[in-house]
Amino acid sequence: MNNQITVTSPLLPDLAEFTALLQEIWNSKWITNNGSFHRQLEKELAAYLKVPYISLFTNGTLPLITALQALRITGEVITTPYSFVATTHSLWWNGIKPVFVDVDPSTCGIDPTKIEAAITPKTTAIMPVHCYGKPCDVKAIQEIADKYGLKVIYDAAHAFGVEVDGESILNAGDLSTLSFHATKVYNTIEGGAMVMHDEKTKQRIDYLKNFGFANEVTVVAPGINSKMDEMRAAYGLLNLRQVDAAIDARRKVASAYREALRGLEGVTFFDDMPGVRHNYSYFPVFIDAKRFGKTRDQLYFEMKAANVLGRRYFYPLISEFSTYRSLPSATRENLPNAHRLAETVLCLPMHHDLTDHDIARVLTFFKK
Ligand code: T4K
Repeated sequence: MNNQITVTSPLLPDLAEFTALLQEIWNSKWITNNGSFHRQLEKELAAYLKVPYISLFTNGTLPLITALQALRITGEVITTPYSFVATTHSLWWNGIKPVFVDVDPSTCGIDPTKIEAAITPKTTAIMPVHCYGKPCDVKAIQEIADKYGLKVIYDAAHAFGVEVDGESILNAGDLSTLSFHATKVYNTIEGGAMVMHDEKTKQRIDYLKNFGFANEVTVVAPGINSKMDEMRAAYGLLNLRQVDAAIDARRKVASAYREALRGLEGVTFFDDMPGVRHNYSYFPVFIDAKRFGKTRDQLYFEMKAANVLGRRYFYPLISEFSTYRSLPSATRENLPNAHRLAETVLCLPMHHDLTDHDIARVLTFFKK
């Protein structure tokens, strides 16, 4: 539909430039398995993201699953219910029991003050999420991990390019994973990556994403196939050149929303955090029905009827899905903040292509 405003829109490379790279791939006949575009994208992404090592994947779910395998995580893992289902599914696929801990409403990330109470002798790791690209309290989380000898794997699917005091948030913890899905700030259509601290781990991850092959005749582990192909790597190289401009355009949308919504009764939103380079991947607002005069769902459906498609990320909570709701940690009493956020959140349309007219259309639903 032409007049539809969607929650996001993919950053697309110039088609002629992409076609030229496709021609190169056609000429070379090397279309996957650590080809030259794959190697180049890893190099350029490591530099752009300010991380020492990165390994490309076919999506943002498989690096989560692989990270757990690589670190041999078992037993129980402490995680957040306020995320996309893939976070917890990655634990399930590894036969690990998720233990949900409530979130801090000021970041939507896991509340570090509630982690210790959830640790048992079976706990082996913490899997936090930099929700909406807002950095978790990585220092507090690391202190707990060090105290109890736990690994930390960050689901950084939303945190492309996010920095705190000039350092990439992706360097926190033992491993971090990214999603380059079409709906993300930076996309390779489908795609993802894992960030690690040292060359040995990078080597191991590269084996694991290629069935465990170390060479033609040696399989070092029961790996999986999650390699990014050459088409997507070439597409990713082109998108990397325009991602800063896209983030800048998003920043302007965020400013316009904030200016219009500030002081509006019953609507709260996040401001930039000091010292943080944000990527403006999402613009969540939280609706207090009594003060705003309508519920989040009334607003959501009203907008939808007018072709303005916000999304209720992340409602329902992961802990509410059938696979997880019988877990002892999945109760409402254990997760009051997460429930409140999930019931009041609406992510407004946020992408690089929104025009002033689009922004004004979104804001008509929030008249002061
Ligand atoms: N961890 C976290 C914290 C995540 O958020 C995600 C994924 C993952 C892990 C796993 O990463 P991946 O394995 O997916 O790489 C989307 C995405 O599919 C998913 O990647 C994302 N998180 C999640 C939060 O959102 P949907 O079901 O909301 O997408 P969909 O298809 O409804 O699209 C939303 C809007 O985007 C559409 O209304 C229009 C626009 N769009 C979408 C696509 C796919 C386009 O304009 N073009 C497109 O091609 O899940």
